Amino acid sequence: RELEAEMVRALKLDGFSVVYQAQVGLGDNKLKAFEALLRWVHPEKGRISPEIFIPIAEDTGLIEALGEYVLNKACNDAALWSDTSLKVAVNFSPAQFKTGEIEQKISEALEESGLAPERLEIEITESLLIADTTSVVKSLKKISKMGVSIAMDDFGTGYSSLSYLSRFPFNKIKIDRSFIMNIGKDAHTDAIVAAIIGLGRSLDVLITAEGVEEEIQAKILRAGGCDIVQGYYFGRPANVDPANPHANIRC
Ligand code: G
Ligand code: G
Ligand code: MN
Ligand code: NA
Repeated sequence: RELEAEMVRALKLDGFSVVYQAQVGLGDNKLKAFEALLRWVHPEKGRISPEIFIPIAEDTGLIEALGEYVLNKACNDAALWSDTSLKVAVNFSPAQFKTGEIEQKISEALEESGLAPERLEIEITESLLIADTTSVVKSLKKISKMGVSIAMDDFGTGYSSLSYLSRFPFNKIKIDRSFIMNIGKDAHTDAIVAAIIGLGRSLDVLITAEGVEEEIQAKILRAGGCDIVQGYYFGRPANVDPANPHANIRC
């Protein structure tokens, strides 16, 4: 693919960047973390969504280099934030677990940046778990032992999520945006979200709601006992001022 060659170029020439979206605690209304999100501005085509280029990177093997770029960038950036209580969450593709060097890449990123492992969280999707369970369990356990936390992203959109929850060392579940969109509007969705929050309580796993765009959604989620919220209402993915990471966040 033509985009593939362009991505190789962009990786060399600083064409990719990383923006950060706030994650806010509902209990104390405080900024807790930022999720790192990749951005690419193509020289002619302009902005290209990660939903386009991540799958290409996965198919071509470029995801390894790209994943390493995001991980290192996020750790280096977070290490400079003046508020050292803030965590940084980094998305990982299932393909990044194939090489078996993932734990090493993470410990190197932490060491080189000086970021405390407790400040790093990795986000993975259920599709990872469908792939190859034993080696993935091993990797996740090692990563967890380092002190890095693990979040299940896009929860509710995949298959057999519940059985995975018992076998993997998750610290957090992120309820997919497709559910949050309809809370307060659809009784079935409300029931599902309440059930996921209840599941989090009983498993001692934190619950994050993604895609919160309106205050009313945050109110419903707070009343329901959700722990953390993320979405345009609180802040769009953007650059973070290391001297004042709290700037422009609604909380
Ligand atoms: O902002 P948004 O358009 O950034 O992201 C679209 C999709 O791309 C989301 O599913 C998000 O998880 C994914 N994504 C964004 N950044 C990264 C990244 O660094 N690595 C991986 N694997 N996925 C990412
Ligand atoms: O799959 P993942 O959760 O990593 O994807 C994050 C994606 O969701 C990014 O594309 C990000 O830009 C997008 N996003 C974040 N908050 C909102 C929101 O409030 N509304 C919508 N529509 N998208 C959001
Ligand atoms: Mn994510
Ligand atoms: Na998600």
